[in-house]
Amino acid sequence: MNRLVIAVAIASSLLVIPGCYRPTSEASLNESSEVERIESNPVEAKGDGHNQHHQQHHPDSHSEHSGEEPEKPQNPTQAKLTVPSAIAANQPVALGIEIQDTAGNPISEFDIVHEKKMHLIVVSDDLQFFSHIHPTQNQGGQFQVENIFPSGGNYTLFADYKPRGDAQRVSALKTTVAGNPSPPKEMTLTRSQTLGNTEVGLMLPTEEISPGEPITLAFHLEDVQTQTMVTDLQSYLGELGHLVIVKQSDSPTEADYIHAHPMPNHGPGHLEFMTQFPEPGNYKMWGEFNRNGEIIAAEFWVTVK
Ligand SMILES: [Cu+2]
Repeated sequence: MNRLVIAVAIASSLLVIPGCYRPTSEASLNESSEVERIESNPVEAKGDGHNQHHQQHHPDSHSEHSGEEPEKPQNPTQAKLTVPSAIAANQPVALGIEIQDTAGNPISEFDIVHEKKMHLIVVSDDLQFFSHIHPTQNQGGQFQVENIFPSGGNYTLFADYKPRGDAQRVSALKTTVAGNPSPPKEMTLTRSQTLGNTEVGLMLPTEEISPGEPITLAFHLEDVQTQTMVTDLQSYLGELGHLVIVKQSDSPTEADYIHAHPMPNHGPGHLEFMTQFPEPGNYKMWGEFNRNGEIIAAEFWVTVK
């Protein structure tokens, strides 16, 4: 198959500690095809100087790490996305992602984080489409996965990974799907969504959210039939919930991506995530939960001024 390398990104910083979010750099990425481009994307020196300590003990269990700075990657990496030369909507597309050092040598050893060696969050750049998938490594160490893009347009892929013995990081990759994008949808600030037999409510301490301020986002899950709080939430990828947040922009970068996990000690159907929004803007969030084996993703918008 005719395959093209379409995007290369230098991994940016670790953005998974909600209480410790630091916008990093102007990570702009290659959107053109057929040309590899490598952009230097230095990470601010925010390491805590004892990275070894974190290896078994990932910092996104932030209850134990609240207030600590994210680990600083010791060795920068870049991610290279390989896709077919033409991508059509609504059919499986083989994605290849190779992680390399800055000299272009492949990296094949990774630590497992939340049960996987790589988490890949795919969003359309208008943030209507979201998918969370898990590429697996082939013999050569390249990550591979299939994805179905629902419509034409530009997409951003956030690859979240942790080279062995080094810090977790995120690389944003870009691809374009042939055809027309979905018609634009108006941003709604509704705070409740029904998914199958589950009603998910988002509770904010205030709708007046300020940038840079820690905020608790509470999710309340109720069974539609019984109108009572769900009691059958199960662990999904090592946590009772995952919250992915992407800031709206023409072309999101690593700095626009946040991944948070719930704080401990809450009731079965009530989960609280602590995070902060780095800048003013519109953010879309997807709260992912496992209800007795069924994964649901509830989506909400918030506006930060
Ligand atoms: Cu994942």
